[in-house]
Amino acid sequence: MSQFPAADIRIVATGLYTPPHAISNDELVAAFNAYVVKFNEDNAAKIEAGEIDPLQPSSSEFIEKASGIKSRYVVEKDGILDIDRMAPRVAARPNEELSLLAEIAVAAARDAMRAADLKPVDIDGVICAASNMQRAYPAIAVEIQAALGIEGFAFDMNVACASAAFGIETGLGLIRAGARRILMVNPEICSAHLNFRNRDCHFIFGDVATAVILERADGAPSGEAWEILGTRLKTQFSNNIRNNFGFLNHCERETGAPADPQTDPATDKLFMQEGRKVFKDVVPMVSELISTHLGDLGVAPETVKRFWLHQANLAMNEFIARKVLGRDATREEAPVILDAYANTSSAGSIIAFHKHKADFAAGDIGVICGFGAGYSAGSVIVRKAA
Ligand code: CO8
Repeated sequence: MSQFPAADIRIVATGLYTPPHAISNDELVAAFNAYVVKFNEDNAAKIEAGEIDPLQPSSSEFIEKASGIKSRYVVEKDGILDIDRMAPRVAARPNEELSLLAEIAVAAARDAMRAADLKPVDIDGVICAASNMQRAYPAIAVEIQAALGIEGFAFDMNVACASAAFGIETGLGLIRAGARRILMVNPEICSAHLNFRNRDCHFIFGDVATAVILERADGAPSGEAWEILGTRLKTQFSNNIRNNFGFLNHCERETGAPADPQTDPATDKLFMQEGRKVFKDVVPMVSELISTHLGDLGVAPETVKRFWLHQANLAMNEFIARKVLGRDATREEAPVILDAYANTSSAGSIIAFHKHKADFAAGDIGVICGFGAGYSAGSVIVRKAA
């Protein structure tokens, strides 16, 4: 007999789209260090005069030791490694063409729909939950909905790296309000909002898209069935992870021509963070969220088979798992995908879930947990159904 009340909603499928290009730490560091040499040569007089500090080289050893990242997938590689550009080359598309963010989300969505053998007509709503939307409107989710031929409704939402957990919670609410199934997608083109000239963070992110299909749990499941035993969300304001890109940017200059937000060199329009402070603040916040959530559901941490955690930093995940379990977690208990994918923001915990769930038996319990800028964190506790 189950100790939990019957879950009313379940996850029936996940999907993944991995971009075709990978950049290893060595490739990234070689490009960064070539940029550093050129910058220091070009600015030799200013450096000599003490007006600016010379740039310092990056290293693969540091990156792997500090973060656990070995490689990352990106939507475009050559532009990132071109030291005169250091940003992916993404051509503007006409309005009539599918946007890139929608395109990768559609690929992940199709993967999930295939897994559960679901047709567009089976889905009532689409949520696009991600850190960076390609534009303000029309919503990327509505474009995805149209590309897939889904009727009903769609909308975008952004809670940074916790977007997927918040998206699942939102999907539950919509199903409880009457929808049969919700498709929740997390397309993340993090490489476009990353400053590849900043040694402190040039290695952190990668691109990917994930999808989750949620379904009312009152009939035979469409695909595999993961009952949702509980969800919990938490936010707490912090400037330690921030990106000031926005529609007011071009109005902000007091004199001179308005800045073009796409080409303005101001780096606060890209991702920036105080990595150490984030680490220190977020570890206790997330471990407490998971521990109290499990406690309130009556689930002993040692009975949890797996923690599919947000993938930002290996040491961070080890700390969180240790705090929750009271001992070190094994790689089976807290799987790592950031070695190959880097930080993919909202998609990270869903990639871990997608790739590391095949060995679950009926009754096994796991925790999906996303966390990041805001700060924001969300946990979703699931149990494999028969
Ligand atoms: N190569 C060599 N040395 C380096 C490098 C480098 N690339 N970078 C820094 N160093 C040096 C520093 O200069 C420093 O030297 P010194 O000791 O002489 O001052 C030394 O290495 C140590 O530097 P740090 O203290 O910065 O290094 P840490 O050990 O703290 O590691 C990390 C840095 C990896 C950033 C780590 O702090 C971390 O991962 N923190 C957690 C961050 C985190 O979880 N952030 C979440 C952000 S994601 C999110 O919320 C989503 C946002 C939306 C996504 C947008 C897409 C772009």
